[in-house]
Amino acid sequence: MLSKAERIKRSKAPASSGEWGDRLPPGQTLTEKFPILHEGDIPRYDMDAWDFRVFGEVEEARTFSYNDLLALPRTRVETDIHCVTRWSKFDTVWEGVRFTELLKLLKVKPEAKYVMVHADPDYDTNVPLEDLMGDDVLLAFRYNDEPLSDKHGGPLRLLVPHLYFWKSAKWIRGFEFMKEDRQGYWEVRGFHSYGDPFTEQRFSEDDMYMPEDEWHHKDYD
Ligand SMILES: Nc1nc2c(c(=O)[nH]1)N[C@H]1C(S)=C(S)[C@@H](COP(=O)(O)O)O[C@H]1N2
Ligand SMILES: [Mo]
Repeated sequence: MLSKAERIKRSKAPASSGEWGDRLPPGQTLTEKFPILHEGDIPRYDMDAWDFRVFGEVEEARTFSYNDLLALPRTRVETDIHCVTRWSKFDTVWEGVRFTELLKLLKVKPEAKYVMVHADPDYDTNVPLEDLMGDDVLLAFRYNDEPLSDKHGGPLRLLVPHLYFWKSAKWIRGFEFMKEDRQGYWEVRGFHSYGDPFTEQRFSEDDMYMPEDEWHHKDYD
């Protein structure tokens, strides 16, 4: 069986639609639906036992309860999202706590340059610390003015809208601050370490393609 990266590398890219100007990244198709993509089963939680861990290059490792996070100042973000399987969705609305808001409670060591985002079930993804500093990077718990559904990552997911959506991990459980970059779940499986949709950083090797219909057979709502 071909890996996901190998399978999509072997197919052709769709003709790029210019009608959205610079807003739709190259090789993406717009969808009104909200596809549901993940590996493994949707986790079930006892929220009293749920925790969020911060560790690695910090002066002091910390554990937060869900209520600790809910008590932080909240932000609403309206943004476009772009999945490496070629769908983009415009004007999605999220509510949550900015990464920078959580950062105020932490003493991150100056050597920390990358973050490994740890998520259930056995998912992780690497993001440069710098890329988490934007005003639109959230630990999100609401989507379109409702509690974030479990299939889309509730009770808590990361939102990093300027990178391909696999970086926006669902069911997040912790941040590990790191000196050096390290690859996460999809990154070790052939996907790009950084993942900029506008320069099509889909794979770790350049000259590969992603079919336009990779996501059509998936679930969505
Ligand atoms: N925990 C976890 N988060 C994940 C994934 C996953 O498999 N597990 N898949 C990623 C991928 S590839 C995408 S495209 C988005 C999909 O989010 P959605 O199902 O809300 O559209 O979740 C990302 N976050
Ligand atoms: Mo994805």
